[in-house]
Order: sequence, then structure tokens, then C-alpha cells
Amino acid sequence: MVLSRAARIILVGAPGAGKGTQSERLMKRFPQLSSISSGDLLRTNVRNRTPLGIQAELKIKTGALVPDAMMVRLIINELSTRGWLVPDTIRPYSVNYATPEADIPADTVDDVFIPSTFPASRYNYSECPTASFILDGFPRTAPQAKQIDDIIPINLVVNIKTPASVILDRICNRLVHEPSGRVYNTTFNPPKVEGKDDVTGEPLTRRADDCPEVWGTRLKKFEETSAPLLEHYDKKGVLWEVEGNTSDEISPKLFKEFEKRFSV
Ligand code: G5P
Ligand code: MG
Repeated sequence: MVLSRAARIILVGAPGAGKGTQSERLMKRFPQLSSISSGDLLRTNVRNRTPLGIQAELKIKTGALVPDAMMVRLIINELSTRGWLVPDTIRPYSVNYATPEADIPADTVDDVFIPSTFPASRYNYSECPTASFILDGFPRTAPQAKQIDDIIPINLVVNIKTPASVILDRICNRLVHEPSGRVYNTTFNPPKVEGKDDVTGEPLTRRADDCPEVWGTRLKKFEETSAPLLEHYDKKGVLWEVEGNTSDEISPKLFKEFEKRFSV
């Protein structure tokens, strides 16, 4: 299906609610869409032993959140790399990227994540039909959202509401293909060949934070941070909520809303 206007979407939801699953399904249905998963980006950095990955590793493993400044820099850098942030001298951005949080040495973050042209020149999101994307798992706090407000005019925030009681099983049965971020589940969507990625045939692995204890901590963090985040977007009039016990129940509602907003 073809998009008739650019979609800049954020997926919000508890750990295991199905953000990655819905991203994959949306991209299949709307091939113009791309996705950035903040968790996948972080895990790539951990795997590649970058300075950011090394600093983020323990936070992820224990179910804590990675500091806001680090996350904003990571995502801004990814958006720039993909060509979705282009210089714009007409509408200057008003975000201060120079203040990383106390526990991250400023020079480390700058060295790793800021492209040489950023933030020396003024950057703003420049709308074009091909730059339609899903941000899966970012922003995750109100401060993160406020920092990107002036740069990326988000036009839909989807809050996926799935009861925590049905999620835990999913997490215990999840397998991932780390290089691509493709997600499987031994019961819900098993790979064609046991333990192997459908596309590359490479081995699937478990995520370091997929155990009941860490999931509990992640859920608690989500509950603490999501209310102010959702309130922020509700005030902007871009929040839409969808509820369901399964991804199969949620997908048709999401597709319908998506088509209404972006494909008519
Ligand atoms: P992530 O990677 O963003 P979470 O915790 O937000 O991690 P997660 O676990 O990736 O979210 P999901 O994407 O919402 O969950 O869910 P999913 O992968 O699609 O589905 C979960 C499993 O259930 C899969 O196996 C899937 O196949 C299966 N499944 C889906 N639907 C159904 C169904 O209907 N039925 C059944 N039976 N199964 C189903 O973030 C990880 C960490 O990175 C850091 C934090 O430390 C975070 O904890 N981080 C950030 N920190 C600060 N700020 C940010 N913005 C950050 N982003 C990431
Ligand atoms: Mg995910």
C-alpha cells in the first residue's frame, strides 16, 4: 500500500507489548516505511564494543534506562546517517546537545556520536515523501520527547496497550536475529528452521535482558516514564491508543488507523 503523506511515527508500549512485531508488519504493508529501533541500535553498539555500547551494556542488562542525552545523540546520529535530517538554515533547532548527563563523560559521547557537521550547522527535519519512518522505543521519556520536538515533527504516537499478564510468556520464548533485529517466538512466530533466521540462516539468540527478573524492572521503568511521555504527546494532539491481548488483534486496528491518516 502506498503512503500519500510522510509518516513520522513513534511506537510506545511496555517491554514485550509488540512494538518490534508491529513495526515489521507495518513495513511489510507499507514498503515506503523504514524503522529505527532504539533497543536494536543499542544492542549493535554493545555487540561492536563501541564506547557507548560499553557504557550502555549494564543499564540494558539490568533493565535500567540509558541516559536521555546519550539516547538523543544516538538517534539524531542515526537519522542524520540515513539522510533524514538535513541542514536547514530557515528554522533553527533550539535544543542544547552540549549537556550530557553527569555519569557520561562529555568527550566520549561527542567523539563517538556527533557527526563532524553536527551540531555546528543548523539541522532540521526536511520532509520528503521517502522519509517516512517508525521510531520503535524512542523517545521513551518526556525529556527525550521534548528534545526532538523541534527537530522531528512527529505526526502519530501509537500507544500499544497489552496487559502485562500476557506479556511475560512472550519474553521467555523470544529469539532474535541480532544483526537485523528480526524477532521470533518459539510458539507465536517460530522460525522456519529451528534456531535459524528465516532470511540469512544465521543462528538466533536470546536477549540478555529477557528473563523474568529484568523484565519486571523494565516494566516498572516503563510504568514510571510512560505517563509523562504520553501526556506530552496527548497535549500535541498526536496520541492514538490501541488495545489488545495479541498482536493479531492489534494489527488490523493499527493498519486501519494508519491508512486513514497516511494513505487516503
Ligand atoms: P527495547 O529493545 O526497546 P523493550 O523492553 O522496550 O526493549 P521489547 O522487549 O523489544 O521492548 P517489543 O518490541 O514491544 O518488546 O515486543 P516484540 O519483540 O515485538 O514482542 C515480544 C515477543 O513476543 C517476541 O518474541 C514476539 O514474537 C512475541 N509476540 C508478539 N506478539 C505476540 C502475540 O500476540 N502473542 C504471543 N504469544 N507472542 C507475541 O529496549 C531494550 C533496552 O534498551 C534501553 C533500555 O535499557 C531498554 O530496557 N533503551 C532505552 N533507554 C533509554 N531510552 C530509550 N529510548 C531506550 N530505548 C532502549
Ligand atoms: Mg523491540
